[in-house]
Amino acid sequence: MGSRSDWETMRHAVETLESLGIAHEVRVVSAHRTPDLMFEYAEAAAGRGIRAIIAGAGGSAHLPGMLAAKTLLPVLGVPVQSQALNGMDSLLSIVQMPAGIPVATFAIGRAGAVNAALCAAAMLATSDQALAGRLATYRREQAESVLSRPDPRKD
Ligand code: RP5
Repeated sequence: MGSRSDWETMRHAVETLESLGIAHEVRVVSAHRTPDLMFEYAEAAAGRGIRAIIAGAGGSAHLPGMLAAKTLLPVLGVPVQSQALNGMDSLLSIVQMPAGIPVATFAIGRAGAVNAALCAAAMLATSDQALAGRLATYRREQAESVLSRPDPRKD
């Protein structure tokens, strides 16, 4: 994530990865404040065994795109909800990549963080049957939690 202030959003990605038993690391790497670290991180990631990068940033959110420019790993971008523009700035900064350097872009805020983790899980699950099973269980439990409580007045 681009800042410690992004943690309240990005912790939802981490919680989702944890719930699926996916090994991960958490780092603050700022495209603007620590650009050299960002380049080092992106260049070293694949060699360290990382399979995907979930990058959350807000405002003028260059982190996902610049990471994607420096690695062949899939980069999943999470627009963090900014105060000034409610995250529209983050979303447009991340989603409008020029052809040739892709960033998979998710919803603003918590939904995006959760879904970036689930999408990373789905990618990894194509070559990991045990993870595919855990992902199927996640979906089944989610459906059951909706089906078992159809009337919000009875919660
Ligand atoms: C971005 O600037 C970060 O991703 C964060 O969302 C935003 C504001 O950062 P702080 O000023 O709160 O550190 O680079």
